[in-house]
Amino acid sequence: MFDNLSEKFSDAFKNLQGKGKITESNIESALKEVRTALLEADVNFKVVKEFIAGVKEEALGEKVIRGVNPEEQFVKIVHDNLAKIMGQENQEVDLERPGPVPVLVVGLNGQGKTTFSGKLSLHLKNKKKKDVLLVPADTFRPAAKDQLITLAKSMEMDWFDSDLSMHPKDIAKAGIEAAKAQHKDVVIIDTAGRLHVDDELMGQLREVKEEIKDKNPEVLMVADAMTGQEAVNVAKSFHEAMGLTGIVLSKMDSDARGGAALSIRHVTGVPIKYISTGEKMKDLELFHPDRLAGRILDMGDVVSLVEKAEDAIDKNEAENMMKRLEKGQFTVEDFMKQMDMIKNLGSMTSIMKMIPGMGGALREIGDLSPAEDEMKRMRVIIDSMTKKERQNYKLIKESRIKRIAAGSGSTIKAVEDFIAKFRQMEKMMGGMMAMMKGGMPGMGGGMPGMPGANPGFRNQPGMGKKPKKGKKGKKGPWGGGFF
Ligand SMILES: Nc1nc2c(ncn2[C@@H]2O[C@H](COP(=O)(O)OP(=O)(O)OP(=O)(O)O)[C@@H](O)[C@H]2O)c(=O)[nH]1
Ligand SMILES: [Mg+2]
Repeated sequence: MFDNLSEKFSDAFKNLQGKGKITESNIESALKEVRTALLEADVNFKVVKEFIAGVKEEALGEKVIRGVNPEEQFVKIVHDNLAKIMGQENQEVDLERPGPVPVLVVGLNGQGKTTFSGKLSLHLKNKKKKDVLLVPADTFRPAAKDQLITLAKSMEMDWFDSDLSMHPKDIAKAGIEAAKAQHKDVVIIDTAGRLHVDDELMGQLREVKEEIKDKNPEVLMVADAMTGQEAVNVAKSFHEAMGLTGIVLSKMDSDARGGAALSIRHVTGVPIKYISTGEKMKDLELFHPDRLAGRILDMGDVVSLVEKAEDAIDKNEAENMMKRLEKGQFTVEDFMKQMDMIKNLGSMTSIMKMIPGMGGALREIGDLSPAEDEMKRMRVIIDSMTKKERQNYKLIKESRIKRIAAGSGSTIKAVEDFIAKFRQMEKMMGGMMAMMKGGMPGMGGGMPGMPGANPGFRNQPGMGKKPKKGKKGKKGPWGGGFF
């Protein structure tokens, strides 16, 4: 997300390294670079102008804080101002009212409306414990109905069997009636898109909104973050034509430069409520301006990381795993489950970026895909093992190695390597457990944060990653054998 912008910002801040305090002259070049970076990211020029003026004023007015160097102070000011132009706090759809609350999803062709409709239903069901009805109301591209229903089925979500020969406004009305009869809390209506903002589409959507006006619908426009200022212009047109209550930025996982995220709120006055970060139904995040500002500035986003971990990691499973570890039991099955937990968190790159300071490190490392590929290769090997083998890898001798290699399409050497690595890992795990139980030498027994000192540690998702950290391996950017 916004890699280029992050890199340019990081270069700009270097101008302040080694400076005693912030002065007009020493922030001048930094500000110039920040300005260029924003314009290159396709941020609206008025937004850039205001942003730069705001940062400058604050930086020069800043009292010298002892112990904080000018670079850090400047980064903080840039962070706060970035968050400010994006809108400060997160606003979700308003569900604190009698249902069914209608949510109308609008936007141009292919921006991700149908995908988002599905994602939102899952989010509301899992996080807000809301009962949702999905209503396909795209009469322009009939296949869109099947698309939404397929998504609904995959999530066990209820859907409305719309009659596409009806006008979308009548579908919306009928959908809401059905939702009411089924005592639903929320009804999400997926509408049609067009290639460009055109009168026909706007007219139709206005009619839909008019029809359900008394239900005070949320009107969310989905905009592809890759399209930069174009997305801003489209949002402006939609807002003028029908009044939006929120914006969803989609495809934030792709190569978006940042222009849309940084300009849209400021230009239209409509808050960004969600960001869509992938093609899977779980790839939806609430939009938090301050957290995004943090990610852009390589300050990480630990809060989101922890939230993700809470979702992705089964606490009971983690607890059981920890108990087995304490008894010195670590199986390929455990390892596989840990890998799956990590995978649920997202791509390695996306996880790393949420850790403060790792954004810069990532740029130096470059591509993390070899490490991810290695994980995939291991996963295929594990998939070809029997349950018994996963629980006791020592069973895996020659003929089994051959079978696993054939089954996973790997070489015999690859399977042998995996077993060797696993053996090494098991050994290390044993050593670590002994150390935890006995306390670190010279530390007076038990380290802060270790299970002995803090039982809560057991629930921590990072456990699965621990053993890999200290490993000395040849491959992978981590210097660890596995990653
Ligand atoms: N990478 C990525 N792809 C996405 C995201 N959201 C949607 N897509 C993909 O974008 C394409 C279009 O998504 P749809 O949800 O069908 O878009 P739409 O706005 O409903 O399109 P129309 O109904 O044709 O107007 C699909 O291939 C989606 O899988 C996202 O956040 N990230
Ligand atoms: Mg659609």
